[in-house]
Amino acid sequence: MKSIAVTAFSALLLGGVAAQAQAPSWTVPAESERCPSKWGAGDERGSGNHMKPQSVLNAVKLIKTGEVIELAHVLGPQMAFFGTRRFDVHMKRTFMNTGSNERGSNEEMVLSEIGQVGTQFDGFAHQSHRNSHYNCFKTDEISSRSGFTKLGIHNTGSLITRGVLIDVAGFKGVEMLGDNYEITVEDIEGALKKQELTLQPGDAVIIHTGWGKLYGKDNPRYVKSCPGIGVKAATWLIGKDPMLLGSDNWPVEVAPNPDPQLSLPVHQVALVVNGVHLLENLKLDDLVAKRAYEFAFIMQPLKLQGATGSTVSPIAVR
Ligand code: UVW
Repeated sequence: MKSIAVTAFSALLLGGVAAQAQAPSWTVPAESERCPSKWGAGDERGSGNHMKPQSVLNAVKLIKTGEVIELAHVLGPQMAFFGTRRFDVHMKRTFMNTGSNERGSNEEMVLSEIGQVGTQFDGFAHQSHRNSHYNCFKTDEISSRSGFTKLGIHNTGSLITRGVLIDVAGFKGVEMLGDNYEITVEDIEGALKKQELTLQPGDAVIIHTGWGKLYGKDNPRYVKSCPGIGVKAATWLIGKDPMLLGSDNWPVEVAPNPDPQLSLPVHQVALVVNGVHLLENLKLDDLVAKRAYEFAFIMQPLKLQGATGSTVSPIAVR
């Protein structure tokens, strides 16, 4: 009898331990905890609200030589794609217009997703928790066949602000972080300390992992996994109130997440819970080589009505 009771008790105990071990390391906060957003009920701009005349003036102060450093990969056959995304260009070669001046015309047909390919900027329609987006807009209330009626990327407008490069790979003394290395808060603090910089509200925060070296060179490995920030570092960075978080990898965050129960949780931490934009697949080699840690960041997403994001060509000017 005693041994049956002991066995039952042990089973209960083990069950409890197993349940505990299975608890996910992060859960999406309830709507009552995250809505309305700090930018107000009905707000669609989230961290884009930082874009004000003052952020432009702060950025302009950082321009000393007029040097422009491009941060985008070229849209072309070498691109790395996540999932079934595509970008196909079909050139419509020369036809001669009528007229004695024999004016030749060329153009192209591009068959592609245009919101979520190449160097790309994520808007708040891109991700949800179940049916609920940033500021608790509901997917089934704001989606239509011609685009999202709320949270569309066309509302973002120009983003001009102070850009800060956090060279985590450099801080760790490597060219490229490991295949699924999760960047820690200590890494970010250490890199910022080494660079003698602190973050300010409204910054475009750009994280260098080195993973971008694989872009266009080993695309299967590039999209299979990547080093990046996890929930802790993302939460820390978002606490600094940035305009956006960007990186030289495909999702900004570490992938797959070290917690196998979570699918790209930083996408939800940033886009859904806090309304902070993400900027993916950045080309950071020039910026890093020049040690350009602080600069004017300038970017204009496409005016794609109701889109979830935009392929972009941001620049750093200093
Ligand atoms: C996903 O939707 C997973 O992708 P992206 O990293 O392009 O935002």
